[in-house]
Amino acid sequence: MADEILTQLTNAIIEGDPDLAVEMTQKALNAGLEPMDIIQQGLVPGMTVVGERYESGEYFLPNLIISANGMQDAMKLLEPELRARQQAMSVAGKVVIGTVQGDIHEIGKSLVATMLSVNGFQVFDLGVDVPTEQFIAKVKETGANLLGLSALLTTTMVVQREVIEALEQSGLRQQVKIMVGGAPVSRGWANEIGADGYAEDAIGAVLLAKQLVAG
Ligand code: B1M
Repeated sequence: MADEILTQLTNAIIEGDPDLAVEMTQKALNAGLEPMDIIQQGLVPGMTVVGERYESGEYFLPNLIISANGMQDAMKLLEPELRARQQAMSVAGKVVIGTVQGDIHEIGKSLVATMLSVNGFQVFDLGVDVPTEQFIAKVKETGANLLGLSALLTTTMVVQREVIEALEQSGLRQQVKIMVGGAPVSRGWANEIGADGYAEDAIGAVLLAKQLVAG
């Protein structure tokens, strides 16, 4: 039963049917599935197939957009559920997060931001296509001890390096630990650009953030 709902949800994302994606997400919640399982086993596999079909030329940009809309609509149902499961806890740290300039991919960054938030971090989400200066200004303004930089394009991952260099120049580098992520990003890249850590997914990002804050 649960597997069937998740399969239908995955297919709704692949076929670009946002209404069905929302319906199946609600059905999965009603069936007692955990929100994170719905994301990891229903929505993300769908987006992965959409990306593969785009890459192979079977899908075009409108397919990406409509599938992404389906995932975002479904996330609107899941985010309050994730929050509802949050244990009362003290603030684990202050995080400024965003997708770097030139890059408008939002879904993964928002998922990481939500998971950090429900795990006790105070999150300042700057959104997408964030100018480097805005990251620096927000770190300064909030006194954040963590900075999260998301990049989904090979052409924008280089901007992560620029933000780190700008932090160094502004004298704020010692104040924040920097974590990077996004599909083209790797641990090797994180080391190369002088980030403090890399996480492959949202759960990994929470574990990494906790480690970085703990020193
Ligand atoms: Co675009 N896109 N896209 N796209 N898109 C990719 C990334 C691509 C891999 C597709 C492909 O070719 N297979 C490809 C990049 C190729 C490359 O550079 N190597 C690509 C391209 C080429 C483009 C355009 C250039 C297309 C065009 O215009 N011709 C264009 C660029 C626009 C721009 O940014 N300037 C573009 C546009 C778009 C849409 C707007 C249509 C849409 C985004 C809508 C939105 O976000 N509101 C879109 C989508 C949906 C995708 C794919 C299909 C799915 C991305 C996604 O949301 N995944 C994607 C293919 C793919 O990744 N399989 C693709 C689901 C999400 C949960 O996963 O984002 O990976 P993800 O996030 C994960 C991890 O990466 C990690 O945790 C998240 C949660 O598990 N993570 C972090 C992410 N950030 C992190 C930060 C951290 C830690 C972990 O710490 C701070």
